[in-house]
Amino acid sequence: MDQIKIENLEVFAKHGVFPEENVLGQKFLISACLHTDTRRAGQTDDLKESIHYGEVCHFMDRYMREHTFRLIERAAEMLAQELLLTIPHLEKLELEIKKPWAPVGLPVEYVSVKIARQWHRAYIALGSNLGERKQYLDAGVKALDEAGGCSVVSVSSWLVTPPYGMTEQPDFLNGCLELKTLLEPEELLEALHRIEKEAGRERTLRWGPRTLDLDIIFYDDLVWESENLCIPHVDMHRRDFVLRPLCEIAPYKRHPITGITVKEMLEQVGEAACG
Ligand code: A4P
Ligand code: MG
Repeated sequence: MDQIKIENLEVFAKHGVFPEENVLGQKFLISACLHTDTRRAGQTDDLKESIHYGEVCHFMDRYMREHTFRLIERAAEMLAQELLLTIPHLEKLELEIKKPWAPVGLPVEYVSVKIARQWHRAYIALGSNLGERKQYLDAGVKALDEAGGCSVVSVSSWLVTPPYGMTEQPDFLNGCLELKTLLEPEELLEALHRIEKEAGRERTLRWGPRTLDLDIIFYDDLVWESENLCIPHVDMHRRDFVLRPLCEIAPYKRHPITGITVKEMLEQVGEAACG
C-alpha cells in the first residue's frame, strides 16, 4: 500500500488531565501516515482518485479544536476512527500526537502517543430457523451495517438448508456477508451477540433452533484462538450451508491455515457428500 504523509501539523487545542489545560489550551503537533492505493491517481492525475491531504489537515485541526479529551491516547483513538470513517480511500493510518508543552515539570522536547488503526474485512455467516426467518436475517444485515465502525460491503442470497448437527429441528435460512469493520475480533463478537440478543435469541441448546445466529467465518487472514473465539470458524470447511452462500461473494478467498479457496472447499464438501 502507498503512503501519503503529513508531518507535525500545528494545532492549538485543550486536551489534558489538568483543568488549566482544558481552559488555557496548548500546542499539539500531529503527524499522520495515510495508507492508500495511489496508482489510479498516479495514472489519471485526478484528485478524486486519491486522498486530499489539505482536507485531512483541516479535518484534524477542526476535530482537535472542537473536542476536549483528558488523554492524548483518547484524542488519537477518536481522531483515527473519525478519519477512517470519513476520508474516502483511506484503508489504514498511523497517527502520532505530540505534546511539546506537556506539564511534566522537567525539560522535555515533547511527549507523544503513536497508534496504527485500519479497516478490517470480515465474513459473517447468518442463520435462522425460527419464526420469520427472512426478516431476522434482513434485520441482522441492517443492524450490522448500522453498528458503530461497521459497513456491510456485500450480501449473498438467502438459501434454505436442512439442519446440520441436531437434525430434529426446522430447516434453516442461511447466508453470508462481507463486512468492513474497525472493530477488533472480540469487539466484533460482542456486537454480534448484542444483535442476536436484539433478535430475541435465547441460548438454550447447542446447535439448537435459533431466531438469528451470527458467526465470524474469517477476519482478514487472522488465525486466532481464545476461550470465546476461534477464527477462522472451526467447522466452516465442512459446512455446505456456510460455503455455498460464501462462494457467491468470495469464491477465491483462501483459508489462512490450509490455503484452500472457498470454491475448492465447497467442491470438497460436495464430493464428501457424494461418496
Ligand atoms: N465462538 C467461537 N468462535 C466463534 C466464531 N468464529 N463466531 C463462540 C461466533 N462465535 C464463536 O456459539 C457458542 C459460542 O461460540 C459463542 O458464544 C462464541 O463465544 P453460539 O452461537 O452461542 O451457540 P451455537 O450457535 O448453538 O453453537 P455453535 O457451536 O456456534 O453452533 P454453530 O456452529 O453456530 O451451529 N444447520 C444449518 N443448516 N444451518 C445453520 O445455520 N447452525 C447450527 C449452529 C447447527 N446447524 C445448522 C446451522
Ligand atoms: Mg453460533
